[in-house]
Amino acid sequence: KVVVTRNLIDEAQQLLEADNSLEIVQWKSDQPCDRSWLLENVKGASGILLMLSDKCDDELLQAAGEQLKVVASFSVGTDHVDREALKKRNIRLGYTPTCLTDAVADLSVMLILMAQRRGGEAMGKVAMGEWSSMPWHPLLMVGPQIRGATVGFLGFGRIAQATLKRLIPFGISRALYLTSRAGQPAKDDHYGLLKEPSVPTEPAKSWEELASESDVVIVGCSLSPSTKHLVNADFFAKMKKLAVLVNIARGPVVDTNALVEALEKEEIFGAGLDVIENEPNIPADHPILKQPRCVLLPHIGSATIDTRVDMATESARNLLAGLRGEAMVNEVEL
Ligand code: 8YV
Repeated sequence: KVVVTRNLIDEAQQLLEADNSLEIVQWKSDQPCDRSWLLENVKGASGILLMLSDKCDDELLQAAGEQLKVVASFSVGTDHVDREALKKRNIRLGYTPTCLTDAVADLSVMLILMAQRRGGEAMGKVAMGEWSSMPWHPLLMVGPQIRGATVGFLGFGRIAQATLKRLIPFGISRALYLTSRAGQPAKDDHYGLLKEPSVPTEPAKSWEELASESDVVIVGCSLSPSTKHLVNADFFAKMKKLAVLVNIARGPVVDTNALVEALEKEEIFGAGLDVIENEPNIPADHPILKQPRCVLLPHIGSATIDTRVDMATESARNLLAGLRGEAMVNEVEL
C-alpha cells in the first residue's frame, strides 16, 4: 500500500499504476491533503508520496506503522520532514533536488529585476488606470540597476549557483556568499563558477558583511532552527538603502514584520518574494500587501511544465525504488 497526498501528472500516475502489486490510496483533490484523512489512511502503508504542506513527523510515522519503508517528497526542501524520526525507523527519504534548479534560478532573476525596476508597483498603476495621469520626470519610477551590483547569497547550493551563473552576463561585479561555514569556501562547485570565477566570488565572513556590502541579497538556504529569521531587523539595518532582497527559499528565513518595517522606513529599496511566513494563508489586509515595493508571488518557483513533470515522475520513481530496495534517483542521506 502506498499513500499519495496529491493528484499527480499522468506520467507519474502511470508509473505507479504500472506496478500491479501496489494498492494506491490517493487524496483526489487539488486542495492540500487533509491531515486527519492522511493519519487515517496511512495505516499499513509501505510508502508515502507527499508534499511540503504535509508534515512528515513522528505522529504520521507512528500512524503508518512498522512496515513503512519509504517517504518520497515532491520537493527539494525537506524542512517538513523530521529526518531524525525517519532515521530512527530506518525509513528512506527521496526528494527532487536537481530537476527544479533552472526553474527556480530563472524566477530569482525575475524577482531581482521586478524588485529593482519596481515591476509590481508599475503594473499596479497601469491596472488602476493611472498611466495617463502619471507624472513624468527622468527620476520618477526609477530603480537601481543590476550592472555593477554586488550580489550576496544566503546559502550557496545549486539554485544559488545557477542564479549566479545567470547574473554574470548582466554585468554584476562581485558575488558574496554565506553558508553554514561562514568565511569558508562552498563545499560544492556545481557549475565550475568557483574554480574559474568570471566575477570575484568569495565567502562572506559574517552575515553583517554580506548584508552591508550587497546590492542584491538572495535567500537560497534551507530552513532550519539556525536560519529562521536570519534576515531580521538587525540584518535590514545593515543593508544598503538601494539594496533589494529576494527570497526563493522558505518564508520563515525572513522576519516578515521586520521586512515590512524596513520597506516602510526605506531601509531597503524593495523585495521580491516567492515565499513568505505562514503561506499560503496571507489575508488581503496583510501589511506586506500594502508595500508597493514588494512583489509577492504564491510559491511558483518550480512551476514550469517541464520541471513539474520531472518532479512528479522523479518522486514516483523514488517511491518505487524505495519499495523495491533499489537506488533512488535522489535520496537524502539521513
Ligand atoms: C515546492 C519547493 O515543492 O521543492 C521545493 O522545496 O519549495 C517547491 O518546488 C512546489 O511548489 C510544490 O509544493
